[in-house]
Amino acid sequence: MLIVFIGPPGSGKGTQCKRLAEHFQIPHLSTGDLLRSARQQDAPLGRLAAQYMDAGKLVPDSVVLDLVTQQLDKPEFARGCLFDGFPRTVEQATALDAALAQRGKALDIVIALQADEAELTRRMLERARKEGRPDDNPATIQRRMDVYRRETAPLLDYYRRKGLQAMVDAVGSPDEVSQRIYEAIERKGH
Ligand code: B4P
Repeated sequence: MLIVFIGPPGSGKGTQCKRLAEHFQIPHLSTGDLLRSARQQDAPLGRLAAQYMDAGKLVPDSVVLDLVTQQLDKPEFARGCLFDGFPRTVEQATALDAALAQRGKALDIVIALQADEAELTRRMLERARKEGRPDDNPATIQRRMDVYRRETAPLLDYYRRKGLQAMVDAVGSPDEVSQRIYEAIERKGH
């Protein structure tokens, strides 16, 4: 099963992918986590990524695509993958389609999480209080929302035209949202 999760910052992509990865026993590939781990290693790529992340901007496509394609040929990905926060631009989406096609695969469904901006901001400020993530501050949150609208939201149309998109209401308890996702996957016949 190959599933993409799209949603504005704070919509619960990471939260839901962790649950689904356990449920379906397939790997969870979060580009945010990969970039944060590159940053912790203090390698040149991590330092470059940190500049973009702390400013609330997208890390350049070439950097993200290198990180993802390195993962796709690992044996654990043979059973499927939950793509969390990737793709985030139309260029990343077309590159993912091509990389999967080269491997004789294609996406099964794209889950598009939906929530209003006030709720998203509340969640990220709460996370800032608990975890102190450097990009969870009011100015950067606003920038990330703008970047989502401008660069990532066009993907909704891209996947709708391919018949892959399932809109899911992301407001409610994490259990309620997971239930809606399972139902969307079932409706796609999986
Ligand atoms: P991400 O790590 O993907 O961060 P995010 O969009 O904020 O989502 P995240 O998964 O962390 O939050 P979630 O919604 O689960 O990206 C960070 C940065 O990395 C980007 O800004 C960008 O710079 C860079 N980046 C990543 N991928 C990239 C790509 N493909 N291309 C270029 N750049 C890229 O949860 C948020 C909070 O809400 C959590 O605290 C959670 O506990 C809470 N929450 C979740 N569900 C809830 C619910 N139902 N009710 C209440 N709270 C809930």
